[in-house]
Amino acid sequence: MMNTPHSTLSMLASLPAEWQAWVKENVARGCEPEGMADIMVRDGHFKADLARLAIAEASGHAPAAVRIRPHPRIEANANVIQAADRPVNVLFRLQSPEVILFGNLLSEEECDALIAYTQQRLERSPVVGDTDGSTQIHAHRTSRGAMLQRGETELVTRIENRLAALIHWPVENGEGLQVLSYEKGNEYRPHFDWFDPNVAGPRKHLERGGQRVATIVMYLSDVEEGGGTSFPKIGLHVQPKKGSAVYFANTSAAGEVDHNTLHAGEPVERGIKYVATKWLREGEFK
Ligand SMILES: O=C(O)CCC(=O)C(=O)O
Repeated sequence: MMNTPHSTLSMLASLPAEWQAWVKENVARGCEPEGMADIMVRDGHFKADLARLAIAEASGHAPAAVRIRPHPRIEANANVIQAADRPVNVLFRLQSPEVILFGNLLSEEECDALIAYTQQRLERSPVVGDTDGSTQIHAHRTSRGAMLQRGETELVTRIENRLAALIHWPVENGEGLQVLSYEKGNEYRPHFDWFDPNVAGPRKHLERGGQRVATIVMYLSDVEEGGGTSFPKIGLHVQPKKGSAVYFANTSAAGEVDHNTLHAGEPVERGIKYVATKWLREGEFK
């Protein structure tokens, strides 16, 4: 699947066929749109804004000003998703913001191999500067990391293909994997992964592939104490488990950034935490 950053998409057509039929039938029967949207969110696991837009479109009231953008899509109502070469467990799913915990995404051997492959390349992890967009060392982020190229090794290719199948998003729209190592006391303080279009430095990064629509943090190790990924605005804490991963959508299908995705890598208290982060862009990341 290829996406252009600003393409307009029929939200109705992007629904599975049975839901398209359900929406059309209920619109034709004159059902109340908010009630329909509630059912779509509850039973179909659709995001509320997608549900409302699809209903509006079926009713002939799609707001012309709203450009619906392609967005990653994870199979609803499944405990296990066959993602290319591997069955992946869905451990929990939050609707808004969309946060999904996957189990068994990577094998122990894959985790160990990624750590071993990057061991000699780890450097202090940077953040994006507000004024000019350059990468800078900052006290808010004290991990060390290695940036990999897309498709750098057979293992990286295999994982990228798996992620693409899991979230229905093209490999080309992903930044390279970033393997991070957090030792005792290392952390990544609360931050957003999306680029703020109102701030000059981050805005520059939008030129290369558009917004970061979603993030996947894959845990390559367990951590003895501390080191969880927390989402302070929604009261969510995920403790690393080797091979599992947390997915979250940074934007809505209408392209709005989601402030509830504020998240942090909490300080490691005992052990070493390894993760591989995948940032997904709106368009092709060259
Ligand atoms: O280390 C974590 O738990 C979170 C990593 C993170 O926030 C990121 O890579 O953007």
